[in-house]
Amino acid sequence: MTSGRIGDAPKLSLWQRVKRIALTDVGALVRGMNAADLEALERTLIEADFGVQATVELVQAVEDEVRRGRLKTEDDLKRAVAAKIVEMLGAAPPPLARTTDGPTVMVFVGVNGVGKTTSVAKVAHLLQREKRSLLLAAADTYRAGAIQQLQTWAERLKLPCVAGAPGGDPAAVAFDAVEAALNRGADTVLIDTAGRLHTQEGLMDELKKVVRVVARKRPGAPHEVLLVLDGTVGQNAVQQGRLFKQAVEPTGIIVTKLDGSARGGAVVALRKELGLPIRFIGLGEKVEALEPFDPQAFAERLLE
Ligand SMILES: Nc1nc2c(ncn2[C@@H]2O[C@H](COP(=O)(O)OP(=O)(O)O)[C@@H](O)[C@H]2O)c(=O)[nH]1
Ligand SMILES: [Mg+2]
Repeated sequence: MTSGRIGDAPKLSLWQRVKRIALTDVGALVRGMNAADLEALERTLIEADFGVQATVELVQAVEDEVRRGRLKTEDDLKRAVAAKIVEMLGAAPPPLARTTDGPTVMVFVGVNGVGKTTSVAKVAHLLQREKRSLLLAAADTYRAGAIQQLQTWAERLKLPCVAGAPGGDPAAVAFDAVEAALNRGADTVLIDTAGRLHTQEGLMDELKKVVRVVARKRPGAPHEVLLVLDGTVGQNAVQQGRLFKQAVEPTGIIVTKLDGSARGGAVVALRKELGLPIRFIGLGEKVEALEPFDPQAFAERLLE
């Protein structure tokens, strides 16, 4: 009972797949899962984007529970898997920074298409409900379309947006935005950035400069560097995360596109392999489709 079922696996939910391995026949759990079962579990988790580290830990945890005779029912198994996932996800993340001595500056980073600009709008929407006075900054100057996209969100949310000319210096836009926030008394600045990875150094140097220049204008800033990663691209997201981590010291992760058929295992892999708190998950294209990350609720949903 190993590889035969892998081909049709994606049509089933993660839990259906795990269950199928563990409960091939009545009482299988009582007798214990055999080596082939555990191997199949391992493969299922890898396919669901959990990554090697998290998969090995999860399988180990299930194996231990089986050996101790603690897994007697389907519910026992589900609870054990969920508990281990929650443990790996760590404590609920701290709330977003909020400074009292001047504007809080947050920079959004990530490669093209992951959902940065959308996430800026989503976080702005969320912070508006906390009655923060916000200012957006369109520091993705690479394409005119990118500036326009953020300006459109700003109009919809009725927020000011600082933008430079297409092709201009992103760091200059970020600097102007922080200055504008200081002048107007806006308490939070959300800075969108470019993500084209024409050369890694090019983008990373540009982002480092944004961070440096912001810190020059407002010592201590940026207070958040939110790394936006696409939850549907598995191990690629982990690799992207490593690159950004080397360059800009992210304070947290936003995992996007976890609506639809996305395989949420990537969230566990990202938490485990990048060691950064998951701050939010993106669950759609609408501005409301952002949830503060709750490890317990997430693990339960993952195993629905
Ligand atoms: N389904 C889904 N689509 C998203 C989500 N976040 C962003 N998108 C879409 O992904 C595409 C790229 O988003 P964008 O914000 O422009 O990415 P950027 O290049 O990183 O700024 C757009 O079509 C967004 O509507 C999400 O959480 N779920
Ligand atoms: Mg963008």
